[in-house]
Amino acid sequence: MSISFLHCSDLHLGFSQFGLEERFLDFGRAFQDLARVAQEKQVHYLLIAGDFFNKRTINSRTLSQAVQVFAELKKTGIKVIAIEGNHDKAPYGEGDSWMHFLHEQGLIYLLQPEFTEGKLVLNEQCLLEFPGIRFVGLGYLGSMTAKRLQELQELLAPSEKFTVLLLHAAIDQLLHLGGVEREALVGLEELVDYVALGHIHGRYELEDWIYNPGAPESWDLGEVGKEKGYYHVVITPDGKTVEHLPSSPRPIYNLQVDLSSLTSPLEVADLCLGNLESQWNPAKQGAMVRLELIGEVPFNPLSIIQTELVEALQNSFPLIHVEVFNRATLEGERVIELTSSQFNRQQIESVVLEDLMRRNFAAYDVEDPEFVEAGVEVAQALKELSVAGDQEGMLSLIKTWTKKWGRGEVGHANSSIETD
Ligand SMILES: [Mn+2]
Repeated sequence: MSISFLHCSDLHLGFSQFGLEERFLDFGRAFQDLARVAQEKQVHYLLIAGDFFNKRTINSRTLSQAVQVFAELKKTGIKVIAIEGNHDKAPYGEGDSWMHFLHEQGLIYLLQPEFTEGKLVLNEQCLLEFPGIRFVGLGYLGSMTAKRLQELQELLAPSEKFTVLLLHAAIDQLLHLGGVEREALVGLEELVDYVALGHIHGRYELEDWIYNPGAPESWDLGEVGKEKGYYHVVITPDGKTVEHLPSSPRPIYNLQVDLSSLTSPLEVADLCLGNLESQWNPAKQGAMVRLELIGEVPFNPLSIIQTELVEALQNSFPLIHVEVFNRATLEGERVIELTSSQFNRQQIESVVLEDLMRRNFAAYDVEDPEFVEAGVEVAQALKELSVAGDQEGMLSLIKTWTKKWGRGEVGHANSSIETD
């Protein structure tokens, strides 16, 4: 006898992306499509590894989409096993979410871990057993993921049954944004046969053991090119077979247009139109466009009027949405590049202030790193003092700074401070 399931995640049902009704319907259709595949393949279970809903508060139409499809799956005997993701998770301590409602209605099995004295408890809330198969659902655990996996390894008894772990987490991905190292799962290899992940919207797999199917629709146009779909898994006494079935998200054109050859912002639309024309595929009706403008131009890049650009593209092609990212720069302008280690507010501020100093204090010696550094420091200190309402401190700081670095017009400002 074989057991089979379909594993999906990140459906983001109810998402009216860009405020478009079409996109709301797209996310609903993606869910209907995969439910239809589950029925065609006659699977026993449908696994949803988190982010079924796009957000915790949903409207009635979204709930209707969910109830209708789940009721149909229930009629055909397909059991739905789900966990919550970061998008649809109930607030800590409240077992209350629309996912919970669907569970109460008997439409899905929602697995949610419980904690006593800060430790994971393996009870029927998160461990569900059926003949030949069992499901452990940990949901989204954020920064606690590694710790909880360690606890699970200590608590979970070995079993003859095929064991599936459902988890909403990035494994060995986005490590600087809360991803979890593969090492966090060490020890579970003996206890778990299939790790059903969600969270990352493109497909990836690790060691024929960890599977992430990819969101069926594109939650962000930047997901263009990522593999998306669901896994069809069949378990027999000889082992498991896993097949990735691609979903059909709405087509996206990803255009990167280099404006370097242009002399006027008025030429931008034509260049973009030509670029889209060259790769236009009439089969991709109602597509979306992600348009990135790059290159160095001899005019102010902000003089490119994005609404006009969007209009020009939508007038010439049947597109439902165009998203423009203007990353073109003025010739000779310094580009601020932030590395991931600079992603805290103070460091970003420093980089921006430093750039402003170099641009706007041209009359001063902006090549002197000491001058720039002192300027950044004083600007940041002034901000802190201003937030604290310390006027005295601000005045004395300005005096000290102008004494050391001030010249000409700054000296003038200084004298007005002293007379005020
Ligand atoms: Mn998601």
